Parts: sequence; structure tokens; C-alpha cells
Amino acid sequence: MKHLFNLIVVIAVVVNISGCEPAEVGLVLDKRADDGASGIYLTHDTSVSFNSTTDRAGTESLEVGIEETKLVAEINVINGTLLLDGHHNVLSSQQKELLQSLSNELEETFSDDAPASHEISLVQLLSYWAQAPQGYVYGRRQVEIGTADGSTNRGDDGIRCIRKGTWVTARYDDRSGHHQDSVKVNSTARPGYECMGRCGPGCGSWWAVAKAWTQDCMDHDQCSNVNYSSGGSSDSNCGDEYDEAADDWLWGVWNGCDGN
Ligand SMILES: [Ca+2]
Ligand SMILES: [Ca+2]
Repeated sequence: MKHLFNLIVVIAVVVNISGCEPAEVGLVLDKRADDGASGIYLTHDTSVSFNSTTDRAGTESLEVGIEETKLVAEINVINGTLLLDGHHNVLSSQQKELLQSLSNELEETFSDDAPASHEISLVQLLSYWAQAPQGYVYGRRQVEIGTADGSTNRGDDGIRCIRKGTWVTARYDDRSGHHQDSVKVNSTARPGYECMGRCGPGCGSWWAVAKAWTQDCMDHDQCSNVNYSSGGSSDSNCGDEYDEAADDWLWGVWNGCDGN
């Protein structure tokens, strides 16, 4: 009987040790300084590394790696340009969820103090990459910040602020043609589509360091809302609206698009 008791104790200890083993998951911030930030975000089965730097010439560089998958961005604040290069990768839903989780974690961390410009860029870029349409190919492209393409009916509106509570016309195209839908800014279209017109997923956290509402983000939100609900979510429907919202996502807040 005593032997049996000992055996039970041993089994209990083994189970206890394995059950309480500290899980090394979460954000490890290696560096947070005036000239950049770097670290790694760990989950049970994968990791995301990030490294952002900023120099006196007004260039902010960011490199993100999800295992072997690399995404880079270069922002020139002086010239008003943004270069995005995803090496033609296509991210899985899980990889995009990871980027959004990392963005959320960094946003909460940075909100403790007044976040630096490059820290807000990091949070917003991760979130932007995380919200790409399904099947989106992260190619190499240069964005002129805040430059409208001159089209009045659709296309890139530069960075045009919209006000919460007002009705605006969302313009987008998909496989069934061109659409113009009237949508109330900051309304809820359905679960997952709260705060319509905000650049970012849903309404974001209350500690959000950058909240902006713009026309291009509304066009993208409504295109996604309509196409995702019909099961047709894909790069070919809303990829162009997503592309046109890049500058809004990153600089809407600096352009005063606080929704008021
Ligand atoms: Ca835009
Ligand atoms: Ca489209």
C-alpha cells in the first residue's frame, strides 16, 4: 500500500511540474530607445521578430520576421514617402493574427509613456500588414503619403478625414462591379466591423496610440464588410482599397483625422 502511495505522489509531482512549467510566451522587448525598438514576440509554436530604427535624416526603417517570412518598410518623413516590401509573401490567417497581437502588445507597452513617432509607426504598420485581404501578395510598392490619384468617383483619396456620426459614401469595386454605399462613420456593420471608417481592426483598444477615421479606410472597411460576408474575401476584390488606405493608416492621426 505504501509503494502505491509513493507512486501516486511521484505521478502527482510529474503532472504538477509539467502543468506549471512557466510558458515562455509573450513580448520580449530587447530595446526601446530614441533611435528605435526591437524584440521578439513568442507563442507556443512560433515567433515574430521586429527591429525598427530611425535616423536624423527622418528615415524610419522596420523589419519584421515571422520565422523565415520577412516584411520590410521604409518611411521617409521628410520626402513623404513610404516603401513597403513583403518579398511577394502571402501570409496565413494565423500569421496575420500574430502580427495584430504583436501590434496590440506594443501599443499597450508604448502607451505607458508618450510614444515616439517611430513607435506609433511600428504599431500601425504591424496592424496594417495584419489586416490585408485574404490571399494578398505583399509586393514591393512605394506610396506617396497623402497624395490623391485625382479620381473623384473611386481610388485613392490621399488622406481625407471623415467625422464620426456623419454619413459618407464608401466607394469600392469588386468582381460584381463598382459600388457606392452610404455608411455612417463609426457605426457597427456587424460583429468584427465596429467603428466603420477607423483605420484599424474594430474600434481598437482604449489605450490606442493612434486612432484615425478617413475616407480610404471607410472604402476598405465597406469593401471587406460586403465581400467577406458573401464569402468572397480576396485580394482581387479589396486589395486596391487596402493599398489606398496605407497612408491613412500610418498618417491619418498626424493629419488630424481624429473623427471629430
Ligand atoms: Ca490614401
Ligand atoms: Ca476593389
